[in-house]
Amino acid sequence: MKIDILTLFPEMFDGVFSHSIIKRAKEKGLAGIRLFNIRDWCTGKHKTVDDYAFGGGAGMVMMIEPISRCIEELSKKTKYDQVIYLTPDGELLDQKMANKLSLSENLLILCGHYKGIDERIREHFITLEISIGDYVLSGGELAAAVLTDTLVRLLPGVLNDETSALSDSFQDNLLSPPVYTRPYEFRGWKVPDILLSGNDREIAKWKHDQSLDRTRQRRPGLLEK
Ligand code: 6GU
Repeated sequence: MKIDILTLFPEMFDGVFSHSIIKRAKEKGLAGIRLFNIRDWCTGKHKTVDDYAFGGGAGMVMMIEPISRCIEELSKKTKYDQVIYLTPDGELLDQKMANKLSLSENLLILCGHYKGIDERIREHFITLEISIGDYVLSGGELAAAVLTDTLVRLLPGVLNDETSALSDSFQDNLLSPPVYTRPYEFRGWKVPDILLSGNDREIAKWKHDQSLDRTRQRRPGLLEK
């Protein structure tokens, strides 16, 4: 999968994409992530990216020209499955959407800033608008990092059997069961004995029951899905 990210702050992704799973996916050639600075498509001495909103109102709005030039130039070389805009008023990201999107060959992700982007960009260039939750971030970059991580870990070959995405919370609309490691006892707090019983069937049943209990208690809405 190739993911192209358009942003005014490419440096924000440096740390996130150079560690752990995303790093491994890039090294194995399973994911290709490219960052493009929208400012490189700006013209004029000041390389202006934003301007006052028509009709007034607080905050600057990202202008259509640099973004349209950038999207059109990249689209000539790459056929994107989706051109995604990250915005709090987009469709809520969940595991089901992530699973579907993870089948894409090429994605373009636009990160907006300030008070938003000129609506005509959304109307004419964007094919999918995504929010990562009901709260407001200062820009789309953190959301783009979240989306990228969620997608990359689903690509075949990125995770090994032990970390398999199939056992993630949400894959079956259930939260994951609790996990334990050594020591067996810490300050008198013991690991549930069933996990040391060696009885695989009983252990699997215990895990499933724990998942169900946890989901009922914490996220009952998931069970109705
Ligand atoms: Cl995608 N962007 C911003 N700026 N805030 C958000 C969001 C996205 N999703 C939730 N809050």
